[in-house]
Amino acid sequence: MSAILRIDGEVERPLDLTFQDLKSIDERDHVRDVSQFHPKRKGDGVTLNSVLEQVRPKPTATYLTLHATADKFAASVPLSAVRDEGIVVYTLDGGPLPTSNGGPIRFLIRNPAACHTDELDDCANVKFVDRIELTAGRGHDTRPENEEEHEHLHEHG
Ligand SMILES: Nc1nc2c(c(=O)[nH]1)N[C@H]1C(S)=C(S)[C@@H](COP(=O)(O)O)O[C@H]1N2
Ligand SMILES: [Mo]
Repeated sequence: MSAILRIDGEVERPLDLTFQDLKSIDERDHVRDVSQFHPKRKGDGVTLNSVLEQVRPKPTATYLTLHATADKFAASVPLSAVRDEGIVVYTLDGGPLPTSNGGPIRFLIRNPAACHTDELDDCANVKFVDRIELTAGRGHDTRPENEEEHEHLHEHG
């Protein structure tokens, strides 16, 4: 089975995870039915912490950067703030998460701020994530910085 998520950068043990690897993560680390956080979002995930435990971020890692190669979108958020808030959504009804739901991986912050009002905002809920990079300082970030850019992204995205 091919990997759907790479986790690398400032970590002791870079990893390539398959759907099966994510599925094998302990049930205690699963978050079922993410529509509880946002009515329009679907699927189940695992806590960000449960995957970070496997890669072991180095002390130099201060930001977590979410990359979506599919549409070249990226968001970089402070690691300490996102650690306990992040959910890696990867499955719907027992199968892979469809693209229409942001799959194969959709990142979710449990309680995001409104778009571009904070570092942990709704815009950082990156869809089509294929790489999580731990960085020393802020990494790549293509999030809109104002309302005009934001509207443009939503119209053309
Ligand atoms: N890959 C990718 N992820 C993305 C975006 C995008 O354009 N590409 N837009 C972001 C923005 S600005 C917002 S507000 C939310 C919208 O999520 P929704 O489509 O579930 O409402 O997704 C975020 N994740
Ligand atoms: Mo947004």
